[in-house]
Amino acid sequence: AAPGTPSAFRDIFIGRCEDYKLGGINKLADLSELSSKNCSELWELFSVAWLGKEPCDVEPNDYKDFVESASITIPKDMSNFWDGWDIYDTVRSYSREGQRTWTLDYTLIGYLINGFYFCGDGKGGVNTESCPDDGECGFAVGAVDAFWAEASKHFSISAEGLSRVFFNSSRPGGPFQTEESFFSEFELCNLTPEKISLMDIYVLTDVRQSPQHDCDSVSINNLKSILDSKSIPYNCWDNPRDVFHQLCIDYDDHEDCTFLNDDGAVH
Ligand code: CV1
Repeated sequence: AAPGTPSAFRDIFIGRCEDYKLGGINKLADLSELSSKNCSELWELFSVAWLGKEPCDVEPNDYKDFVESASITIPKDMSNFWDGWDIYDTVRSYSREGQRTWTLDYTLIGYLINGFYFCGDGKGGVNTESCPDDGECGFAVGAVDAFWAEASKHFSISAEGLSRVFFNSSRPGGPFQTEESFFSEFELCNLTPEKISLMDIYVLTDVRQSPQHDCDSVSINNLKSILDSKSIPYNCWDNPRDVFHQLCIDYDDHEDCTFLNDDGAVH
């Protein structure tokens, strides 16, 4: 089991929402579009999907109205997908809080809910004691997972132009996985070929690790063939410089990361 619903969830949600509307959270969000969002109305639409119900008695479709109402325009070329928790920190840093790319968590929909477990008590109220953990109700079922499923689907439908997807090259079982994967089941299959000009696939290996898979591995080739079947063009990059340099910040002494000597000269 996972933690229960925060007792101040409504206050946090509305506080995050009002904060987001001011524009400081995601500096590229469209303020005039945000000004039409009513935060307490959004809470009603969100909470009606799960509050009071049995924790596992929630499906993605229950969040449809909330997701539609909280939807904001994602700038062209900014969508950033990822697959597997072990790459999540890297994507978050790369996105620079929405200034370089947008992950779902920097859209209004994701931002309001990110980081929380929540569920109903089956008796009209909220369970503050404990809620089902990831996957505990089955794939994409239950208050939390059903939310991310619907939100992921919407995020993908909204993507336009260049998109990126990040993988960890040493993820056990391969970087790209189709089984019970939110990326595969709700994002990849919902990309609109007419809107996506290019998918940049990033296969990332942390400094000091050796890559277990690369752009030519079976797992990534499987992703490529799915993109081919959707007629979405792609490039695949093994540890591209932009992300690798970011990873180097924590290993500045490592030989792979010494781009400059101490006197400032290029190495
Ligand atoms: N996404 Br807290 C999917 N699930 C999320 C997200 C999120 N942004 N945030 C959370 N979860 P896994 P994936 C929860 O590593 O690789 C979107 C879910 O409730 O398996 O399958 C992102 O846009 C679920 O229990 O994710 C990203 O592009 C678990 O974390 C993609 O889906 C899923 O973690 C990641 O899909």
